[in-house]
Amino acid sequence: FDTANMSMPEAVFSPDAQVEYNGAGERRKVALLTGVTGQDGSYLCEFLLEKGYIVHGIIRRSSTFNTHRIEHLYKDRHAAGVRFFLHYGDLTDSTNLTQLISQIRPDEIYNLGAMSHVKVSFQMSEYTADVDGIGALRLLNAVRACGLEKTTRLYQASTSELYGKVQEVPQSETTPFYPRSPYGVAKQYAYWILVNYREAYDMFLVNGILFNHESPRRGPTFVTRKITRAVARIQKGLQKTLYLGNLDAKRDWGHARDYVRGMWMMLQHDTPDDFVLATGETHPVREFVEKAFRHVGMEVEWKGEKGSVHEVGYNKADPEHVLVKIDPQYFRPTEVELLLGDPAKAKKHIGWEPEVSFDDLVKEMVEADIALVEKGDLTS
Ligand code: NDP
Ligand code: GDR
Repeated sequence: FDTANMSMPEAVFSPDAQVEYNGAGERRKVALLTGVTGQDGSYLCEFLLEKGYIVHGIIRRSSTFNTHRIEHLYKDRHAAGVRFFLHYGDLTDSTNLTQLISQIRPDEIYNLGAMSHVKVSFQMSEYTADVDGIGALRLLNAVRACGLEKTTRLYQASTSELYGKVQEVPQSETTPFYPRSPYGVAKQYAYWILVNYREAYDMFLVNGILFNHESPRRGPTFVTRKITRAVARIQKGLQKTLYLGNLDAKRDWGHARDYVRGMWMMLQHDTPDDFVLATGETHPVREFVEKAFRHVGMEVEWKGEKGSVHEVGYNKADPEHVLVKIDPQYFRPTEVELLLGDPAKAKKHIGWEPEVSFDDLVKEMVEADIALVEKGDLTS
């Protein structure tokens, strides 16, 4: 995997006819993804390549490889028939974004790039505002500067974090926003600037208000993956205890593969609109913990005052073994207690429905992490 070959080769921008047209002689659509190295970026990339798209992804320069989620998709750019291209860039760099868009002239842009960790956004509030809020504005201005506002469609990764403090349950496209973190507030700016540009300049811009979605590719510091990694490691004796924060927050958790399909469906709709994607079920973090341990034959028994820092989760078969402890460092200054989405509008207008159940999601993630442990990939 040769990242030295990724820096904007001219050939990338004028793919040969063999690539530009499919076997039936039709021009392939061209997509540009920010956040291509993330969980959603990797699934969306797979999905679009399967649909026959030419896909361009923006990656950040890093001192170590940050492309492990898309390695299986990336062939050497010199090979014939390549339809996936990577470019260095960043949502904080307007010149870079404008250059890339003017050269690639994408039919569709998916803005998935973000500082996406809610807790970290309290520590990096200004950077989060810059990337997650102003980053979306930079992309929109770049599309306009390139004269593509009537042809390029753009998807914005909006979030259920916009709902924040509970105003209404379940939450839908008409529920008022009340974000509870610098991340949520930055994403609210992005949401509204998209709506404003859609109305002001008649652009095809879509906000997907996505509830939590997970997968074996989820970043290891988000709660679901943190749990499934720990379960796999504890089962193999590589770790003793899992430290968590708020066990009673409730989330509407789906599978990322279902949600990237929904992103694409929104951009194929006749008119630009905003849609909630959710499962319509909510579960507390505690239930995710119990299900994940049960999957490897361990029953968690809770002791101590529920919801306090003194609560612990024991292994029922071995009460000496504390499986879960609370570490207050994982609490947030302001928490989002309950998310439960109503995906009725997406079902009605774009025909989207989630396919993976909560139980299957937990099972797939635990099994994937056990497989990694067995390969020796989760040993530290
Ligand atoms: P990840 O954290 O897995 O991926 C984030 C991506 O953004 C990575 O590719 C990262 O690059 C990139 N990125 C970070 N900072 C910048 C920057 N300054 N410029 C360009 N790219 C940057 O997130 P997910 O895949 O889970 O989420 C995708 C999007 O959807 C995000 O915008 C997130 O906020 C939003 N979202 C996610 C939900 C979820 O449940 N997963 C729900 C609702 C919304 P690198 O790999 O180099 O760090
Ligand atoms: P969230 O996801 O904040 O909903 O944002 P996360 O998995 O980080 O937290 C979910 C809930 O679990 C509680 N929690 C912990 N969280 C983490 N990360 N680590 C812990 O140890 C822990 N213990 C308990 C949290 O307090 C929270 O209530 C995700 C991100 O993908 C966002 O980018 C996206 O917009 C939203 O989902 C929808």
